Amino acid sequence: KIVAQTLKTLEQRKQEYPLGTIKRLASEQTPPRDLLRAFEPRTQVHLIAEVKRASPSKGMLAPHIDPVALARTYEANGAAAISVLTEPDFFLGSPAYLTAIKQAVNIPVLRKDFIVDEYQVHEARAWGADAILLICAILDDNQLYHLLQTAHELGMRCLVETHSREEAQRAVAAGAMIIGVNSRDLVTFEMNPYLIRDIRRLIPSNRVVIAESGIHTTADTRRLARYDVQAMLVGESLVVSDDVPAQMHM
Ligand code: IGP
Repeated sequence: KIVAQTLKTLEQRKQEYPLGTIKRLASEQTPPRDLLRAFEPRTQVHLIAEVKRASPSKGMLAPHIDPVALARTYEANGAAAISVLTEPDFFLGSPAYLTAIKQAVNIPVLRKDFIVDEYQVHEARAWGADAILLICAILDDNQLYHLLQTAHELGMRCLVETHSREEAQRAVAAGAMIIGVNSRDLVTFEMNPYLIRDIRRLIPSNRVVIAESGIHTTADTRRLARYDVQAMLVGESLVVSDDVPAQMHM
């Protein structure tokens, strides 16, 4: 459903902005910041903080946030990178947030979206993204490989997201250096806190592993840290937090 909608809005953008135009804009960007280097030193567990106003599983989270102020707060408090939802219809994201946040912070910025087409990879770079999300569950091996190559040609890193052992094996085989383990099922939204335990040992130690979704408490982070993850990706619990002085109630 989200992918079908994504393909529809993608067609409209392709009409409006031909690939040539997007490629030219991408080539005019400053060189990408290296997401892989953001996870050094490897002995520490790093934070990817996500700017997400809403989600299909939780509905409205923080519809009135100021995305730039939020991202600045995350950076000031030690985030290693910022993930920005650009999907408009289900997550209330926007390319404009990504572009504005990229200019406001000095850490790598990741485009969080449902990327299935090379056009979207060029588009991400044109908007200023340093890295993109690739979701194994919506890509076949051939797509995954080619989208990774396209991103690498543009100097961007990829966070390759997995939800099962099979997907983790596919990510490793495709050469993914940054592998996400999303504990939330994409279809049922159910959480599986043991997924990371099952998947972790399938990923060679030369790759970086990111625990994603449903991380709320220090008990969660302590438990996950036992599985040798290099970073955690946190959205909801940060955007709804009272500690984050970036809520702009209008
Ligand atoms: C963040 P949470 O539970 O902290 O808000 O989760 C992130 O993992 C989640 O937003 C996410 C996501 C995605 C969103 C993971 N994979 C793919 C959109 C598309």
